[in-house]
Amino acid sequence: MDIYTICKSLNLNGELKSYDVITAGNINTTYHVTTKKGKTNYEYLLQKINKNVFKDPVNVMKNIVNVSDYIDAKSATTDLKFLKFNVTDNGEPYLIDESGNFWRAREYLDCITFNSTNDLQIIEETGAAFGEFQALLDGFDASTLYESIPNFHNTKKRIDNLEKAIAYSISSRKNNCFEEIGYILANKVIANKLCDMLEDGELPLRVTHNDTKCNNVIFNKKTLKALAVIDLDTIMSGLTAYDFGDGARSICSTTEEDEVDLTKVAFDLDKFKYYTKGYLSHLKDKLTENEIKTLGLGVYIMTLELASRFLEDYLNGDIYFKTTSIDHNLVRTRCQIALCKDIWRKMDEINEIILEYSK
Ligand code: GN1
Ligand code: MG
Repeated sequence: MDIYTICKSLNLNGELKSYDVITAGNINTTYHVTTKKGKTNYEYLLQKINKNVFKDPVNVMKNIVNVSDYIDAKSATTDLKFLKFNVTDNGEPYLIDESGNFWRAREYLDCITFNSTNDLQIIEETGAAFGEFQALLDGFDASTLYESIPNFHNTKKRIDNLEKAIAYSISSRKNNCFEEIGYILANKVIANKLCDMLEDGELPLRVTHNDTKCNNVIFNKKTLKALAVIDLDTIMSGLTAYDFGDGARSICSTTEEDEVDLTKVAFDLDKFKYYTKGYLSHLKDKLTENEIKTLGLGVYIMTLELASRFLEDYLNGDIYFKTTSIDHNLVRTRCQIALCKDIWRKMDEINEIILEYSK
């Protein structure tokens, strides 16, 4: 099906005028679409869902609709917007084309996103947006959510998968990454800690976003205030430490995720202060003592988990993440490992900052 027909079927206003690919995002294929009706232009974000990653897009969309409806009822209490997807004539928030691809569209907001930033106010806003997002979902029954990617942040399973990739990979790529394999496997016991505590009933499951990378908060271009938390595909039950940790991993790094010069990669404690201040301003009264205690560990574990996922994908021949060069996943792995090492060195300061803002 061509983009013109897809836009029509998703009931976009008017006629398709132009579209461009948006390259941000490692999973789905995203377009910025402009349509025209009379003299007015309308802008949309059109996405093809990656079916290799999301095996059951119907249920992914059900999760998003249920969560958005829940938050909608609280819209008077928040400045964050929740963006609804267009519906087809059948009332569904997606279209399945003749090849079985899933498409969805929503209004495109004139906004700005950051893959990294040094602006401490933006960093605090990002933390606050993710914290508020979780706080708004307090009370939502996590068990009603479909598991859009099973074991998504089960770090134990993630590292098992890496070990399988190491064992079965026939690729010569293995020869390029002995050091990286060594680092990840040497830290397996720490990596398992959150899973162990969850299994032992020491941490509560909540509704979490699970992909709190900094460019999943969109900002008003003029006021630089957070407009919305986007990319709700992985909304599932999870641990607060996942969302807190993944957000810190991404926004408190001194570089983007694929920095080649590892001497530039560090975990910035000033950034972390602002991020933590924002995040905990919405959640400090809601979290248990164990949750607070494990937030710092979450930063390390989420970074190590992502290093492991990038390395597994490198060994498997780049079948999961979008890549732009032959060693992109290896570069990403090295960058996340460099970040892990710095996070570990700074763990005492990280925990002190968390303690300060949890009071
Ligand atoms: C993917 O789609 P995007 O870029 O927001 C991935 C995240 C990773 C991230 C790393 C469904 O997120 O888990 O942390 O790349 N999403 C999925 O850049 O696997
Ligand atoms: Mg995503």
